[in-house]
Amino acid sequence: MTDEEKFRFDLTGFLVRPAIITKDEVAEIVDQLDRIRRDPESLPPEHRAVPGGASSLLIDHPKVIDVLHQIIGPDIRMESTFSVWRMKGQEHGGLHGGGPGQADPIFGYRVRNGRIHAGMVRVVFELTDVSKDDGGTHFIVGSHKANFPMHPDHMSLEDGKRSPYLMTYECPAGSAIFFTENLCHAGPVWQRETPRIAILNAYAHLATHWHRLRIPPEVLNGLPREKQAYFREPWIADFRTSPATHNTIDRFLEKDEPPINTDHQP
Ligand SMILES: O=C(O)CCC(=O)C(=O)O
Ligand SMILES: [Fe+2]
Repeated sequence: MTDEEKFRFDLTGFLVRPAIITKDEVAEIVDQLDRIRRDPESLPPEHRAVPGGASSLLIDHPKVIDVLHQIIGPDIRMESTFSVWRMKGQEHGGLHGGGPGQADPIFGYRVRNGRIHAGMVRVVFELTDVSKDDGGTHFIVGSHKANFPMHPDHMSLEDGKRSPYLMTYECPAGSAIFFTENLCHAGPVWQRETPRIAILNAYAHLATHWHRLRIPPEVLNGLPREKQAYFREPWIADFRTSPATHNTIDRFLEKDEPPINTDHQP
């Protein structure tokens, strides 16, 4: 992460890394998402949901992990993922989040001694080109550090009523957009004839866990071990051993234990 990226992420609460995924990789992931929608049987069971199959590339992409280590910390987990195939007229929803949550261990955004300690961070992978007016994710910049609750005058997505601090991005397919969940954001109505195809992953500090995992067990178990490591159990130190054992990726790779249990009914 460059100093300029760090400055921009801290100032606004979001950061775009353009085209970090190659065109071929994008095409493979889009093909997987298309099959999941229209013909899941054409995929092996362990590829029938994200983050399995082609989309598993995104779990530990070096240009993503690099940023996450600098804005969350050295020990991170991936704790949620979903994909969108958003048609014209569809939306995720209006502005939400933001305001004074800095002390919250799950969502809070803090900077101390030159280091960023963000709570949960969302990474949006845009798998098509996105232009400014298409309706990519929108942000009220700076709201991750706001000291007062979000003011209603800044919460509209309607033309003419938008906050001057409402910002979005344009980017080529294969870009990653990082934002702290403490930032007020929206997934507005998609305006383009062709769909918005995107994968949205969430990462957090190794010791926190907001989303109960709902990745199908066969998908999680089908991942290579080094990618399963991002779904290891959320704890730091095991004092049953002396010295305490730390829940590092290396330890997970040496052991035979499964990633976090997904064997539950929804
Ligand atoms: O659909 C979007 O652009 C935003 C989704 C969202 O609100 C989130 O990932 O937290
Ligand atoms: Fe959201």
